[in-house]
Amino acid sequence: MTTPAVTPPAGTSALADFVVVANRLPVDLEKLPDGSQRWKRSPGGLVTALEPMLRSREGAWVGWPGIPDAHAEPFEEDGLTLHPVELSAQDVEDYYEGFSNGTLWPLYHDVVAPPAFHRHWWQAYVRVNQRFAEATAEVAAQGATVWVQDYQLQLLPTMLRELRPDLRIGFFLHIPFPPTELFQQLPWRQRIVEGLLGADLVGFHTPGGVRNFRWLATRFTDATPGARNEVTYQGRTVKLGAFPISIDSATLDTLSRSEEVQQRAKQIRADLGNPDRVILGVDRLDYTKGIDVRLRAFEELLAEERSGDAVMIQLATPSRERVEHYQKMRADIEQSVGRINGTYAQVGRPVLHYLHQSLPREELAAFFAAADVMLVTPLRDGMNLVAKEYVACRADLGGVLVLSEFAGAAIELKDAVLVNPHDTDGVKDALYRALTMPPEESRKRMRALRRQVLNNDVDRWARSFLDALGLPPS
Ligand code: GDG
Repeated sequence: MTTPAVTPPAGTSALADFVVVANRLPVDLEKLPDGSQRWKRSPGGLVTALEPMLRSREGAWVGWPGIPDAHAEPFEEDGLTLHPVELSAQDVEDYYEGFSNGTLWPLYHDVVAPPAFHRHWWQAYVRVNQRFAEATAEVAAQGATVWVQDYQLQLLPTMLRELRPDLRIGFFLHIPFPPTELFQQLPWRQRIVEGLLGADLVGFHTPGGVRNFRWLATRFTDATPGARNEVTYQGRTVKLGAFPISIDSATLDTLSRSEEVQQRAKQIRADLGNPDRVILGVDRLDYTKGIDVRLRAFEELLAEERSGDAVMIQLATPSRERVEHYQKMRADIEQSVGRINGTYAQVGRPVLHYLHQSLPREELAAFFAAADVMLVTPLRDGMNLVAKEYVACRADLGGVLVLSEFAGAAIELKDAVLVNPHDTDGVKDALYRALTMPPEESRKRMRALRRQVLNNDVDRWARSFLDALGLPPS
């Protein structure tokens, strides 16, 4: 096969040797009231992990700038080239809200909500993946390494390989890869598996994801099992691996120790009326996160008068507000919050504080530092970074983490109080145990958790994936 000659796209000076492709760019495009546009940074864990690597290699990032029907030219910023991919309002509805978040998201999270299968959503998914593949093929230098991120772009590895067989392609899935019986419901199951097999390395959070994918690859395509964690497909070796993602632990540890964050944590407790115990939940408002599970457990403890002098805060960051399941879930949760406070609060003293807001990072760190019990109870979660962030913010060895067995993080964070989120009595008992745990035990657990989280940060995650892909350090 010959490789087409590639030249740098307009607005950029060179092709990139290292390219990250994700649904979203690390910057958001904003439309101002006067009709003009400007870029705003949207910091996240992935950006923090990859940015230094991308800048030192003069890399590129291909992604959607976050608003429909907006045209933006590629631009360079401090050694990193950003390549916007345009999506129309219809693309957003069918590819993003539809197939990605209405089909794949619930299917991959153990069908905790029913996935919808619509052919026009699938067609949009194919069309948009092809557009991303073409954009990536235009910016990657000869023999470049391309790292594709997440469930929105599972067809991209094969589409890109067809356009550019010279590239080294890695793919990482940030959400769980489902049990084989559930995956088989997908009418386009074979196309998805073939899409992923275009990569040289396919990464998951957990060994379970690797096993499920390996089985499906040999069942639905011509792939044959190779050595452990490998399959052979169309004459190539495709490596599979588990790479549990993490956080920028050291930076968060330093931030949480700062005078400002510690003072703010004290202030939060004072604003709550200095209760004996503060319970915290922090999530994107998503039906996979089990917010209802923990509200039920807290409500029952209140009813049984076993909660002591405890106050709970649930921070739920707005998310996917146009998708139907999310609207329904938000209404249900807000009704529960009203019921719980209606029954158990006193004037000026709510038992449950609910914030449907996005808070600055420093404020979030202060909430973590203020909380005696952190409740992380997803019904299914690829990893769950919030659990790791809480641990990183507890240099004082205070606090107890209650963690769902169904979060990828439970494999590493064994010293948390692990719970089955489907078992209301179990969650309630775990919450009670956390509220009443002797300090010697909680400190011992937190010390072990911190060792795990501080030793295994997001840099290490990125490095181990890229080592397995064969990208030498810069
Ligand atoms: C997907 C997978 C996997 C939340 N509220 C605020 C805020 N956050 C930050 C948290 C955390 C992040 O958002 C959420 O990350 P999670 O890992 O908990 O969950 P998903 O968004 O579902 O992420 C997940 C992850 O990808 C990475 O692979 O772990 O399993 O589902 O960092 O702190 N940040 C700020 N204000 C908020 O109000 N600043």
